[in-house]
Amino acid sequence: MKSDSSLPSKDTTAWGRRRFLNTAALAGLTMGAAACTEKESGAANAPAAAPAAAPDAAHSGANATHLKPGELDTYYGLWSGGHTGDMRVLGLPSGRELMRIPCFVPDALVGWGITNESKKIMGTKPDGSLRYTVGDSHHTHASYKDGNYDGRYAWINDKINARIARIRLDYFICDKITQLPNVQGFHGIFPDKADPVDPAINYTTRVFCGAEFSIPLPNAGLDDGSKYRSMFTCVDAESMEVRWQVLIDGNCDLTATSYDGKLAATNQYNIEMGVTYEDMMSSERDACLFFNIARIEAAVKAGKFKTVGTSKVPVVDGTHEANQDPTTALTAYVSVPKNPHGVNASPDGKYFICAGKLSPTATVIDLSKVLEWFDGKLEKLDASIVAEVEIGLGPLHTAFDGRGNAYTTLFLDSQVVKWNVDAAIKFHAGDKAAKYVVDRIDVQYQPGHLNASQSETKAADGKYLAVGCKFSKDRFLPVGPLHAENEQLIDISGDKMVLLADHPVRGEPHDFIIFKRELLQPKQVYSLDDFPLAIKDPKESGVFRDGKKVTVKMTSQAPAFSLREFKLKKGDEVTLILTNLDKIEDLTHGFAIPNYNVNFIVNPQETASVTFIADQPGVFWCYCTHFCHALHLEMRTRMIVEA
Ligand code: RUQ
Ligand code: CUA
Ligand code: CA
Repeated sequence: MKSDSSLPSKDTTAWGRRRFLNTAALAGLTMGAAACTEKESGAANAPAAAPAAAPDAAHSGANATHLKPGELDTYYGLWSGGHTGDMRVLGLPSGRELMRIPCFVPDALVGWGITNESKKIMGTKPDGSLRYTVGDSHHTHASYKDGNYDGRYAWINDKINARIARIRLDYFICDKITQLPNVQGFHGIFPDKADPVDPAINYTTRVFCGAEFSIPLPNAGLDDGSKYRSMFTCVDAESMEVRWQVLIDGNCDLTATSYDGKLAATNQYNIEMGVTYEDMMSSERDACLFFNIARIEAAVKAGKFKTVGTSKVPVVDGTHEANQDPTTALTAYVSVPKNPHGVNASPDGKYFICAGKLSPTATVIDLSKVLEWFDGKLEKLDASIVAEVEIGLGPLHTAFDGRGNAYTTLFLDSQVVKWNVDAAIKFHAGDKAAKYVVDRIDVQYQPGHLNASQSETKAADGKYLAVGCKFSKDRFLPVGPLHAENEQLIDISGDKMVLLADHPVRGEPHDFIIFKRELLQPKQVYSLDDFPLAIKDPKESGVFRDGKKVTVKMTSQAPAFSLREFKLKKGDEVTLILTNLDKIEDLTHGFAIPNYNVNFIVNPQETASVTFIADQPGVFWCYCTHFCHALHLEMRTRMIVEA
């Protein structure tokens, strides 16, 4: 790679480390990397940018991260929680973790997966136990209105079990989870930003989900590798029901949506649909696959669909073969270098940018030209590619500053490269003097996702850029073999990027969004009426028996529960309902039952319930597990189970 000439060369230790990492990382990608080198060696190289410099005097106006005690952050960050299957809420620029919202995996603080209410959202087996207790969340995005976040919802995916969770951004809770039918390896996720047909609907009503793994359809025990397929799924943003699916070629990686609501896309690897590693690498180029949303929905309405297996979801045919006529096509396969990664929509609404991953390039696709192709006015679909330029090794994801610049992570180079989209288009069109690479900065180490403040909205403000580095190596105190990941914050307000902070984070967050705090209006106390089981008056407390079924109703008001004791008989099926009648902000109580595997919290004016069999006789001190009052330790009640 000749574009390496633009890499900083002053620090030899940093170089040594890079070399080591690059070699190790490349070892796993030998075929692809070799192919890239061969293919690109004769190509024009990216103009060299000056080495990333340390912050200088000219940059004294850099965004700072330090907040004085009591000072509030100016941005929210919503972070995918990775294997803990939750969504993490950060304050930025400080990087302080403010909240973890459990979704896919049980959580012992709030009792997620313990209370009946949370189990219902998570999904249970016929015996009442949780269907799943593992998760792998990668991507998180929020609902839009007028091209900016509207503070209603965020969504997050679980790749392992093909689940999508919705977060209510008023209470910061997960309120619905849907498992997608007919797919495995659900990966990319993106809400639409407008309706493709009705201009009055200028907000999110759909969420698109790309599935990575191809599987037999229906996946019911027959294994014929030549028939594996993947699907692209549309989920209703309000009902969270699956609206429709599209049968496609290739494996979906990431998803993007246009600001006008007309197009969604996923970048596809393994377009040749190989089952083995070698087969997956065989074709020269893969695709950025576009979906014509209005046409797909018209086809569904006209009954032009099938269903698969036991699922009732309409499935339309979006395979390459069935969509050769542009004027009726539901999908369009724009070619991109093979095995691409992230696809991101520029904030001016004009372009989708696919990162090359195995190819050292970024591909810029002009959305207006894709629409022209669908109208039968563009002869060659690939004429929608307005730039394919070299930016560095291992490009993965792209963010924007709202000033025409794109920022792409380079996994193998351990860098973020800043490049100008218009200049790249000029360069691609033949103006070899156009310098599109503006700046590079080393990051520590091996970055995956990145995102800038407001990046994927029309209000991209170009202040902060966060980078999720997959390896932290020597950046933190050693804590044994498992290393934290390194989330780095970079100031992008000036010409040069300036590294501001390192933050260790538990694996593996993948994706995140950063937006202005004014866009959310969180509520800090629930309303009793939100909960059908609410016990509105402590006088309603008591033990209510119906044969072996027993309901225990209780309220909490610091520092006491409304029942000092409650009696059960061994073998009873008990449902305990607890309403927190405290109305004051920040007055949460907990409820734990020793030896019964029960612990959950009730926030102000919240009601939660648990159901269990009273199978162990004895006296059990149920106690408040959330510090609430000077007499918190005394806040207890006795559960007496008679033998
Ligand atoms: S992927 S490191 Cu799961 Cu978002 Cu690109
Ligand atoms: Cu109530 Cu502690
Ligand atoms: Ca790691």
